[in-house]
Amino acid sequence: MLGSRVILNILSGDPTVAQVSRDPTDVFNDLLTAFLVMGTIVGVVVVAYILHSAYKYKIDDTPAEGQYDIDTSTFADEDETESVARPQLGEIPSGVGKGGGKKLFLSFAISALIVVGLIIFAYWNLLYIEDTPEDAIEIGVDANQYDYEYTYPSGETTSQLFIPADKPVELNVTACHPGECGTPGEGDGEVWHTWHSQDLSAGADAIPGQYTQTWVQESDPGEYRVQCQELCGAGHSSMNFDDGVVVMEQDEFQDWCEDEECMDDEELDNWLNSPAEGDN
Ligand SMILES: [Cu+2]
Repeated sequence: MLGSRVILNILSGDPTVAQVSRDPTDVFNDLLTAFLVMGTIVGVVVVAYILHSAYKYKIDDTPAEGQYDIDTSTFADEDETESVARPQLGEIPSGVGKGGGKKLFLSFAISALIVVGLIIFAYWNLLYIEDTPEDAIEIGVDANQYDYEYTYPSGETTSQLFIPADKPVELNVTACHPGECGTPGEGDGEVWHTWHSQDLSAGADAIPGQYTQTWVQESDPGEYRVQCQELCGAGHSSMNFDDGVVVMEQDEFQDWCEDEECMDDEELDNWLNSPAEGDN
């Protein structure tokens, strides 16, 4: 739930415990949970209050002729034969009479608090997503018709994205590098694609001649799906890879990267052993 790992990090205060920044999927799950919980509470309260009012103000015997006409200008609580102050048809809450409009004020105040609270919470989370963590390394993503090519810091390229668990990676996404774009429709035609992984809650447009950045981080090792979400040609539907991203345990990634020479050994060591952003 609410960034349990963040809370754990705060509580631990122990420098030997690995400090980890939040995965984007956790951030979006927290947002969804907050909106779902608040929406459910508001819905239940509103429906319960409607049912309560319908019961409380029900008419239980035949009204006298003209008793509930819209023209009735007096409040029902001034009518000594009635046991409750029943709202009249067409009556607008005035704040006059019983309660002095306290309920009206309360309902507006609580609604405003909930809405403003959700806006602040959503902004706080989305600002976190907007900023790539400082300890991320950059990997290039070239979207082609109809596959992806990943370029590691050493220049080594792969067709799947291999990353270590719990480490942020910035993706620098493009369809073709500036000055290298050909004519759309010819050969490996330079058209728009996207790099998108719903599993990792991340995605970016792949625009010919431009770079777009996003970042990924995932704590659970495994395979994650990558899809192109821009209709990019006849083979678009094949740009859909169940194992597009492979998240490995950090030591497993270290071995892989050393074998593939994906980046400088010292740089790799520093990266995997660096504390997460915001920690000392
Ligand atoms: Cu595509």
